[in-house]
Formats: sequence, structure tokens, C-alpha cells
Amino acid sequence: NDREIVDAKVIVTCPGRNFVTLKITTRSGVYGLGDATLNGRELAVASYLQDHVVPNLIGRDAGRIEDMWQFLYRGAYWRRGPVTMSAIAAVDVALWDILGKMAGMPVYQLLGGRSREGALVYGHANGRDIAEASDAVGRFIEQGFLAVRAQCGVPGIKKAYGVSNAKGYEPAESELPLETTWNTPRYLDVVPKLFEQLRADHGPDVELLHDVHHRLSPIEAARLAKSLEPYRLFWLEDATPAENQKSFELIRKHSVTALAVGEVFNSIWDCKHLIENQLVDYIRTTIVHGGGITHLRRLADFAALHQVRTGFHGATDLSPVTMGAALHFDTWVPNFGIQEYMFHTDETDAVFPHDYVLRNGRLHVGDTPGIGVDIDEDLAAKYPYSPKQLPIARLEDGSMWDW
Ligand code: GCO
Ligand code: MG
Repeated sequence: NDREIVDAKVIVTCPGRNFVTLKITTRSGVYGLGDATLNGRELAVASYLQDHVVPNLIGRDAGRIEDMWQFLYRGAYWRRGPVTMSAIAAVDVALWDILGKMAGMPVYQLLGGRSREGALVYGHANGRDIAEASDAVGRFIEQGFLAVRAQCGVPGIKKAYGVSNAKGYEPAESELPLETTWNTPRYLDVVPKLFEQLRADHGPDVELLHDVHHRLSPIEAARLAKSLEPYRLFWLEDATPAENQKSFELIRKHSVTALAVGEVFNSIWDCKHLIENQLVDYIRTTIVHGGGITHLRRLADFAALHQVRTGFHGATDLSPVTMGAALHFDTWVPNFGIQEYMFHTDETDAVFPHDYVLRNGRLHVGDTPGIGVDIDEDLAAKYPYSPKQLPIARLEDGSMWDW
């Protein structure tokens, strides 16, 4: 059988930041790639794959994508969790990539074909204060972006989430977590002022987004969502932690600001209540952390029943392999909303050559068979793994907080 898996290897590389990639090769020589990067915990997924998954792949039929998903999910007995689901995603995407290459078709075609020409994306504008953030938004608009996420510094807080440093936005900066401080009242005061200024400077048309990064309690989130209503956000993201999905009922009760959630989810079960009760408008769980195309397709169909649209996570800690797979999904999925897009470094782009391009505020996938992303293994080997962790946040009295 041409599709028999004869090799699977885990490639860890750090062209500016760490990425874990799975490469599965079939007897015919056709190979597929899957991203398995879990920011700050990369080697846990690399080991899960290398030690526990790879031995199961050899000899199996790469064409049995659904069965492989069920085998890895049900067969392991232990279910869900970001490490497991990222590993399953890597296998799943690699198999879709192989199927596309064998069929001579891009993955969006295998999924059911094009629903749109390009995927609307949003970029990240950050500033130390409101004026700097507004200038940054202006630069995205000049580049043709139709949607921009805006974050600004909080007065009195030295290092707030999403605020520029010399290198631009990079949360996993140090080997041990950077300690940041948090002050909710000052944050709640500055954010409406930021969006008032952005509407004054850039007018009503540009889509504006904001990420709270789980830092508010439900009632504080409700207050913020209500105070932002005049500025018509495309969405307010991760307004409160979502382990308790019912928390979002409180926000909904008080506000009509659109809500997005789910970049830290890894399964349909993390958002079942949120979706079936229409407590959010956009679901952010993406291919790499949510079990791959096979599981995300199920999640998106379920979301469609409740008029919830997709808004996939796309920060730079998700590799171009995920971006490629996500864009095929975005090109097909009927209930598409938006795709997050941050620019990877030139080093990363060189390690992962890809065929997607940005045009007039939308990302367009090419017609390369499969997901349209490759890996230059010789180049990847020149960038060894470099341990980095995400920061933590504490209140001014030292209490640990969400970030
Ligand atoms: C976003 C996210 C990211 C995460 C990062 C963690 O909305 O883009 O919040 O920036 O913080 O992906 O690894
Ligand atoms: Mg986020």
C-alpha cells in the first residue's frame, strides 16, 4: 500500500521562537507536516509524540484519517488536555496534507471547496500609551488591514500584556517566567479611552478588536463590555477565564459587545455550554491546540447551528504549518468570522516556506496540493531548541493572577 506510514519524525527548531513539527512519510515517498507547538511547554508534546505516538504510526494507512483520530483520542484512554490534543492535531494535519498531495488537491478542496476568496485577518497594534497604540493602528490600516486588534499600556503598570518592547510582541521572552503586575481598576479606566480615541482617529469602518487575556472577573468583564458598546468592537476576547462556561451569562446579561473565547480550549467539550447557549459570537480554538482539522470541523459545524463563527488563534507561537492548515479551513468553513495573523520572522518563514499571501487585508491560500507549507530541515537544524516560558501576573500585593 502506497499510503503505508514508513517514517514519522519530530523536528524541534527555534528560528526566533520554538516550534515542534511532525513529519510523516509514506511508502510512496509522499510526506505530510503537522504543527505540535505548545508555547512554553514544547518538549512535553515532542515527547508525547516521540515516545508514545510515533511507535503507533508505523505500518498504518495514512488515508484512514478519521480512524487515526479516534485511535489516538479514544485509544489512549486519557482524554483531552493541551498536550494530548496538540499531538493528535499534528498527526491529523500531517495526514490531511498527505491526502491532499496524493489527490493533487489543496486541503480546502478536500473539505468541500471554496466558500470565499480570502480569509479576513486582523493584525496586532500595540502601544505603551493611547497615542502610540493609535499610531500603530494607523500603520496597519495603511498596509491594507481591514481589522486591527489594539492593546495599550496601563498607567502605573510597567509591563502589561501586549505592549511593545524593542522586539515587538513576544510573550515567551525568558527562560524562567517574567513576573508582571496587574491592576484592574486602572485597566478598566484606560481601555474605553483607548477605543474612543481609535474611533476618533480612524473612523467607523475599520474593525477593532481587543484581548482582555482572562484578567477580569465576570462582573468586571460585563462592565468593560458595556463601556465599550459605543465603539462597536468586532469582538472582546477572553474577557474572563472560561473554565466555568456559565460565567459568560453574566457578561451577556449586561452587554451587546460581541465576544470571542477559546484559544486555550482544546476540545468541543470546553465550549459546549458557551456555544449551545449562544454566550459567545466567535470561537478561537484552532487546529494545533484543538485536535486538528478532524476535530475542528466537528466543532465548527456545532457552532454553526448556534450562529457562532470561527476566529482562529494565530499568534506567532503557532507555526506557519498551523497557519497554512487554518487558512484552508477558513477558505472552506461556511461560518467563518476572522483569522488572527501576526507576521512570523524572516527566519521562521525561511524554515517553513509556504504559499499563502496577504492581499488587501485578507490571506489567500495557494493551490499547492496539501496544506501548502513545507519545512527546510537543514535550515531547521541550525536553530536548536531554546527554553522559554510565558510570563505570569501578580496583583500588587503579590497574589497570583490570570494573564
Ligand atoms: C492572542 C493570544 C496570544 C497568546 C499566546 C500564548 O490572542 O494572540 O492571546 O498572544 O498570549 O499565543 O502563547
Ligand atoms: Mg488572546
